[in-house]
Amino acid sequence: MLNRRILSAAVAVISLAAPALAGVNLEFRAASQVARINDTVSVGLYAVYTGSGSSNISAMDVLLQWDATKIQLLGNVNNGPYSWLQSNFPPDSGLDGLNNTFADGNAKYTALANFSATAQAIPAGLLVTTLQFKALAATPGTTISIPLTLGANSRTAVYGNAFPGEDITGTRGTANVAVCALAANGDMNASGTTNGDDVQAFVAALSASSTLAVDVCPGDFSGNHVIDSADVPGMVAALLGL
Ligand SMILES: [Ca+2]
Ligand SMILES: [Ca+2]
Repeated sequence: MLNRRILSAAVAVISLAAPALAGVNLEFRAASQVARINDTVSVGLYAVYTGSGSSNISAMDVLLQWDATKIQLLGNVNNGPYSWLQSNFPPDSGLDGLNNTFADGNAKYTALANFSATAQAIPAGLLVTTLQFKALAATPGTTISIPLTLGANSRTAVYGNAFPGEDITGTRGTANVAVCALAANGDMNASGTTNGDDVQAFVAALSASSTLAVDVCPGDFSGNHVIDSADVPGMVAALLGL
């Protein structure tokens, strides 16, 4: 206990001496996405070091919150460069029960580093894991957030390894997912019909490689979430009423 007090005092002194300590931000990429109902939406969770060089990560708990009427968490895919000892949604029924079901719009993700080689957050961002959601209902945009706390026991935290419980949590990002109401129909100007008036907006979206929902929803015939040349045949067919 005494040791903990000394440690706390030391940490307090260090904090006073260096108020702008670098930390590890949690970011979602892509931060803005467009999907159609029943699509799987992949959202990368990144650990971004705000200092120079890298920062050791021994573990992290990341709380997630979303609108369960619009999207549904399916789980995570571990496709990052670091091989975690654990990277999943462990049962927490004895605590706040956030992982009892994903249908209520919250969950707690946990990663534990290997003891032999800790994970390294870098300024460019370490892909921690990829979260997968299913698009359920049309919306111009719904937010996935990382609350600091949920329930009585659950807290978002990134831990270093300088000493047990070293908290290096920085900022917590958000992601926005738009879910299209309709299949692509070429009605770029939302007039209710597809005709010559939609050509100009389509060409503008094409040359901008638009990923905006207002363009992708009516104009992404190829289904890759961007207006590109692969959408031209679909647009032409829609204009011809085929
Ligand atoms: Ca139109
Ligand atoms: Ca496309």
